[in-house]
Amino acid sequence: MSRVSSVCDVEDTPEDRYFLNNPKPESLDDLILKTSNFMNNCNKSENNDKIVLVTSGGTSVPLENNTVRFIDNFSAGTRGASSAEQFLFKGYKVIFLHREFSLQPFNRHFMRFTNVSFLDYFDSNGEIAPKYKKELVEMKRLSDLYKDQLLMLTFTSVNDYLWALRSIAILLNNRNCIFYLAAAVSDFYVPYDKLPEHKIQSRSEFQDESKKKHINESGKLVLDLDPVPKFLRDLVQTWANNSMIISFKLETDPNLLIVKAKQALENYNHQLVIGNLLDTRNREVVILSEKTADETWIRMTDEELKQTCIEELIVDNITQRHTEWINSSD
Ligand code: PAZ
Repeated sequence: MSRVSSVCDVEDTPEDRYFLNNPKPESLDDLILKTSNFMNNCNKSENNDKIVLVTSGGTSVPLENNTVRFIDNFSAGTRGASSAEQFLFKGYKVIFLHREFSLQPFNRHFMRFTNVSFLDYFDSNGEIAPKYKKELVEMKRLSDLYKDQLLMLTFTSVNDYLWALRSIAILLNNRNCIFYLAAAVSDFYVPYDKLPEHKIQSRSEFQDESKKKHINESGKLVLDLDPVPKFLRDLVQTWANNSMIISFKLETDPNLLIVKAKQALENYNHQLVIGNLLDTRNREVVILSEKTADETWIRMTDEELKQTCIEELIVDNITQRHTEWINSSD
C-alpha cells in the first residue's frame, strides 16, 4: 500500500495550519544544523549507516507565553534512554530527541533515584564511593565509546517537539532509518493566538483583557484546549515516507490496549505499534505489525529483569524486523 502523497494533495488541514499558526522555536535552526552535521558524518562512512531517531520523555503544554504554569505528560524517559543504548549496541547511529532533564543513555543508571542522590556517589574525600565504582567506570566507558554515534537533542513543549520532529524527519527520510517514537506527546494544547503573554492572574482586575478570560466569575481557572493535530499521518505519508516508523501506545485500561494499538495501525498505516500499560510497561509490551497483523508479546519475569531490561528484547526484535523490511524492498 502506498504511503506517499504528492504535493498536489496538500490541503488546508489542521496539521498544515499548525505550523502556520504556532511559531518556530528559537532553538530550531541550531537543532537542524546539528542534525545535518551528524547526518553528513554518517554519510561519510561507506557502509550505509543505519540511523534511528528515538524520541523520549513527555512534552509539556504551556498555559502562558512567559511560562510559569504548564500541563505535563507522564514519562521518565526510561524507555527511550534504555532503547537508545540498545540501538547503539546493535551498531545504529542514534538521534536522541528527549525532554530536557529526562533520563539519558548511560547517565540514566545514576539519575533520579529516590534512595540515592548525586553526592552519595562520592565518599567524604570526593572519590567515587567503592559501591558505585564498577558501574560508573563501565557506563563512562560506554558513553565515551559511543559519543560520536549519539546525537543529543532536546525539547520541552509540544510545540518544540513537533517542529523538531518535522525538521529531523525531512532530513532523515530513507530506508535505513527508523523512527522510534517513545515520547509521550500531549493530545491537547493552547494554540499560540490564545496563549496569555504573562502569568495568568487569579484576581480579575489583573487579567489580560486582550485574551480570553481564564478565571470565571466563581474564581475558577477555566482551560480551553485544542486537540493537537494528528502528525503521525504527515510523518508516515510525507515527511518520512521512506523510513520505518514505530509508534508507542500507552494505556491504563488493559481492555483498550490492543483495540487502540490496532486503530493506530489502521489510521496511520505505518509499520509497527508497540503497546504498553502504565503499570507493567517495564516488564511487558506487545508489538503489532501492519504486515502480519499478529500480536507479539514480550514479557519478562522478575528473575529475568535482574539480568537485563525489556528494551534489550524490544530492540532486538525491532532491528531484525528493520533488516527484513530493508531486504524485502530491495
Ligand atoms: O519514559 P517511561 O519509561 O517512563 O515511559 C515510557 C512510555 C510509557 C511513555 C512509552 O513506552 C510510551 O508508551 N510512549 C507513548 C505514549 C503515548 O501513548 O503517547
